[in-house]
Amino acid sequence: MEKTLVFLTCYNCAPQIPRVLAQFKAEYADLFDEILVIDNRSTDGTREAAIAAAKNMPNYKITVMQNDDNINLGGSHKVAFNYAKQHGYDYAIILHGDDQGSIDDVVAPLRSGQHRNVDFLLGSRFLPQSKTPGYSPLRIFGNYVFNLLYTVMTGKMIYDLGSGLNVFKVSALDEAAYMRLPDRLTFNYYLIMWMIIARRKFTFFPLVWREEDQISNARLSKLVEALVRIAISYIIHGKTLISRMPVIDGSYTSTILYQHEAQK
Ligand SMILES: Nc1nc2c(ncn2[C@@H]2O[C@H](COP(=O)(O)OP(=O)(O)OP(=O)(O)O)[C@@H](O)[C@H]2O)c(=O)[nH]1
Ligand SMILES: [Mg+2]
Repeated sequence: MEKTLVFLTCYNCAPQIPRVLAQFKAEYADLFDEILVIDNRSTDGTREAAIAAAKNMPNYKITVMQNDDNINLGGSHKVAFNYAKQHGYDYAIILHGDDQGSIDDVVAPLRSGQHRNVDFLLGSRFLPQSKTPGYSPLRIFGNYVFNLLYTVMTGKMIYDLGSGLNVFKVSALDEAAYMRLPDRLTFNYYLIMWMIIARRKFTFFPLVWREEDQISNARLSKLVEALVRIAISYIIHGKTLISRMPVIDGSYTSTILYQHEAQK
């Protein structure tokens, strides 16, 4: 019996988090043993909105927690990975809490057992079957350029350097490695580089990824700068790219605000 955690990362997602939780239909309840909402100290009522929505989800075990400090998207991954290890989960699935993606997209790969054949099953916004309604053409073009650059550089096919829906096999996650990665949005870029260096097996599945009422915090220029910097660092340092980074001395503690068990 495999155990699967889904974690939703949120920062000022009050309008969207009830919609994300509503994606978890009763018929998916056998796939997900717990939904963990990780609020990163939102200032817009995200926690209250999440708790109110959670109360109407009897089919699922659901936990709403708040990070004790703002530790951004990467830090929220660290909290979730640690939680998954401590609670004996086999798989941890991230879905961004701002309703850009849908849990529906991972249901078919999970039902077919695709996740068991790899260490990481990564969502991609840029496969032929993917869709990106509302995404700017510049952002799409930039992503294709960097996917190609990183594919050539690493010799591994890369279809997305960091999407918001991914399945992680918990036993394949190395705490000594992920605790070195930055807390910023660039966490995902380093994570994929680590997967390649540590010879983890990964494959991609297509996503529908929309941009509607979300507030994007990802500044394109900053992300481009980071991708160039990581590429140069990889060319210089190769396989020691991650191991030479110091473990980040952050506080990755959280407080549980609400929890209920699934009514079976
Ligand atoms: N910016 C930001 N996002 C956070 C933080 N903590 C958690 N997140 C979550 O990180 C996810 C990604 O944020 P986005 O601003 O959408 O960035 P992105 O998905 O990388 O980029 P685009 O959607 O392509 O603009 C969302 O689920 C946020 O709610 C935080 O402190 N800052
Ligand atoms: Mg986003």
